[in-house]
Amino acid sequence: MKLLLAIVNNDDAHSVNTSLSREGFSVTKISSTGGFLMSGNSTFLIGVEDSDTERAKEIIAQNCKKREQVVPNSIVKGDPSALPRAMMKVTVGGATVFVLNVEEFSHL
Ligand code: 2BA
Repeated sequence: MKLLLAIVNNDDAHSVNTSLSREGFSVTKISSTGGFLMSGNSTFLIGVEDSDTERAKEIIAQNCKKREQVVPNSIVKGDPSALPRAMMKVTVGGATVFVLNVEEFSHL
C-alpha cells in the first residue's frame, strides 16, 4: 500500500477531490500553506493499493492546471524590504506528489 501526499493549488482542489472520490478513492484534504508564496494550497492524503497508484496520480494530473502568477521580486530574493518592488512571474499549479510506502494501515 502507498500513501500519496499531493499538494495542489486551491483553485484545483475541488475538482481533484470530487474526481478522486467519484472513482472510489478515499481522500483526506488538509488546508496548507506554500512556504514560498505563503498562500493557501491543499494537501491531499490518499491511501491506495499499489496497483491504483498510477491511476490516482493520473486523476490528480488531469485536474491540476499550471498557470503563471505575478509576485513581487522581493519574495524571490528573500528580502521583503527590497525596493523598488519589481514583479516577476512564477509558475504555480500542477501538483507536487510524494509517494510513500505504508507499513501498516488499520481502521480501529
Ligand atoms: P510554494 O512553496 O508556495 O511554491 C509555489 C511555486 O513557487 C512553486 O510551485 C514554484 O513554481 C515556485 N517556487 C517555489 N520556490 C521557489 C524559489 N525558491 N524560487 C523561485 N520559485 C519558487 P511548485 O513547485 O509547483 O510547488 C507548489 C507547492 O508545493 C509549494 O508552494 C509547496 O507548498 C509545495 N512543494 C513543492 N515542492 C515541495 C517540496 N520539495 N517539499 C514540500 N513541499 C513542496
